[in-house]
Amino acid sequence: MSEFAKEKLTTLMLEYPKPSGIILGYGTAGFRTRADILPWIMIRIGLLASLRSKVKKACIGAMITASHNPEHDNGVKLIDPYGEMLDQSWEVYANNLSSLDDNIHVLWDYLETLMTQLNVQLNDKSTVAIAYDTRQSSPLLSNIVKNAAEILNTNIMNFELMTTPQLHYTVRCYNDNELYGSCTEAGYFDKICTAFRKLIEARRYNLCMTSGAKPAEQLAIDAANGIGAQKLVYLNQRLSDLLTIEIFNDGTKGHLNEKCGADYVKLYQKAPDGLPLTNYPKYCSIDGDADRLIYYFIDENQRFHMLDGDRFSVLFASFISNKLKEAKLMDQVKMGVIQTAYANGSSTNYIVNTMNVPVACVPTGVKHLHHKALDYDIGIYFEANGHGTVLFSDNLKSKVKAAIEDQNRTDEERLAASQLRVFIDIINETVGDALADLLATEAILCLMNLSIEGWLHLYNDLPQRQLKVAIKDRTMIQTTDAERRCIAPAHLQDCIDELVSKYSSGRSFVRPSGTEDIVRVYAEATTQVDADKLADDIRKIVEELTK
Ligand code: G16
Repeated sequence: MSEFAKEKLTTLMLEYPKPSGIILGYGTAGFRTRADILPWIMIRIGLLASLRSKVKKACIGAMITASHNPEHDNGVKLIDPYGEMLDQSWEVYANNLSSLDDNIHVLWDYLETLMTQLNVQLNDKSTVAIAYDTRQSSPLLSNIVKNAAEILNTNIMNFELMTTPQLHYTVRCYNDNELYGSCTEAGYFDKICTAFRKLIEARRYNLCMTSGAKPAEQLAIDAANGIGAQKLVYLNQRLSDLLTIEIFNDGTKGHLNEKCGADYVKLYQKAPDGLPLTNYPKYCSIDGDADRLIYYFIDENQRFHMLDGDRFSVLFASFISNKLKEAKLMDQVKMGVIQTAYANGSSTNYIVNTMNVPVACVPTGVKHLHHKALDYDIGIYFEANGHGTVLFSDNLKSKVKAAIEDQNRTDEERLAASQLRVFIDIINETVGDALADLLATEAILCLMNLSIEGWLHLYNDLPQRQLKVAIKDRTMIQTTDAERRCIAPAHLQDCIDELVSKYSSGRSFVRPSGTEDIVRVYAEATTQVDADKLADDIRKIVEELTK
C-alpha cells in the first residue's frame, strides 16, 4: 500500500492516540463510551467503513451518536448498504481493529492482511456517508472518521446534523438509485409526509361529512433536547393542517437526555422534566437521536399512562391485519412480531392468543430484531423501549400492487390494498424511526377511529420494573436463551428462579447493557409492589454475586 497513505495514518494516530489499557467492543449499537476517550476508535471505524464500502461496492453509513446516553458520551455505528445495521460478521473486524496496539506497523499489517483476505485494493472505489447528532463532541469525532476513511481513497458524503434513522434511510436511497426514495433530507420528509397526508386526508374528509370539520390532531412532544427537535419543525411546517405539534425540550434550555427523552420516560414510567402535563390529549417522548418513541397521557383521574414499544407492535399488527383481511390477502402472507425479553408478558399473550400472530423472541438490539423480521412477509419489530419498525417483503409488495390493479376485486378490497400501499411509504423500513413511527401511529389511530385510551385498553400490562445496577465488571454476567437466562456467575440463575417462584405471574432476567457500563434488571409481577420488590431482590443478588 502507498507510503503516502501510511504516513497520513501515522500522523492521525499521533494526533489521537489510543489511551493505555482501554478495551472497547462493538456493542448493541456500535462503539459507545465517554466522548473524550473515543477519538482513536474513530480512526479505526473510518478505515473499516472504507473497506466495507470497497467490498460491498456500495455506500456505507457512519452515524456519530450515543442516542439515549448522556451528553458526555458519544459513539459510532456503521450502516450497511440497505440501511440496516452492520453485518454481524464484520463486528469481528471492528473488535480486532479496536484491540490492536496503537502502533502504525501493527495496524498497517492488519489492514494489508484484511485487504488481501477481502480481495480489495487501496484504490478501489469507496463511499462513506457520515452524519451526527447534536452532541458537542460530534463534529470532531465525525471529522476523524472522515480523515481516516479518506486515507483509503474514500469519497465522503457529509450530511452533518441528522437523526440516526435519516442516515439509514439516505444510505438505502443512495445505494438503490433512489428507488426507495430521494437521497436527501428533503426526500425523506417528502416521502413520509406525502404518504401520511394521502392516508388520512380521505379519512378526515369522510369524518367531516358525518360529524363536521375535524381540527388538527394535537400532540406535545418531548424532544430530549436532541436532534429530533430541529427535525420535528419540518413535520410541523409540512403537516400543520393535520397535526399540531408543540415541541418541548428542544435543546434551548435543558441538557440532552437529562431527565427527559424516551428512555427516561420508559425507565421511570413518569413524565419528563420540561413538559408540563396540562391540556394536551397526547404526549410523546423521542430520544437523543430520534430513533425511539413513547406515547403517554393523563386520564380524567390524573393518572399517568404510558404506551411503549409493545403497544406499537399490537397497534401496527392490528391495523395491518385488518387491511389484509379487507383486501382478502391475509391467507397469502406470513406475518410475525419480533420482541425481546423486555416485552411485557401481557403483550406477548395478547399478540399470540388474541390476535393469533406468532411472536419470536431475540436478544436486545435492533440488529437482532431486524434480522429476524426478514423471515416474514410482514415482520413487525419493536423493543419495549420504543425502538422499532416494520419490514415488508418484495412478495408482499407485489401482492398488494396486484390487488390494487385487479379490476375483478371489489372497491373495498382495492381501497384496503391501496391504504396498505401508502402506509408502507410512511414506514422507514431501514431501522426504527421516531418521526416515521409517530406519523404511522397517528395515521392508524385516525383510520381505526381509535383514541389513545382505546389503544391502551386493548390489553392490560403486567406491572413491571427495570433497574440499572452498577457493578465492577458487567462482563461477569453472561446470558443465554435470548438473554432470558444467566449462565454466569454460577448460581445467579438458580437464585433468580427461586425468587421469581415466590411471585404470582413473576418473571425476571438480568443482562449486561451493551451501551452503558451497567447491568439491567427486569422484573414483572401481578402488582407494582411485587414487581418493585422482585426487581430489588434480584438487584441485591446481582450485587452480592459480582462483588
Ligand atoms: C440501543 C439499541 C437498542 C437497545 C438499546 C439499549 O438503543 O439500538 O436496540 O435496546 O441501545 O441497549 P442495551 O440494553 O444493550 O444498553 P439506542 O436508542 O441507545 O441506540
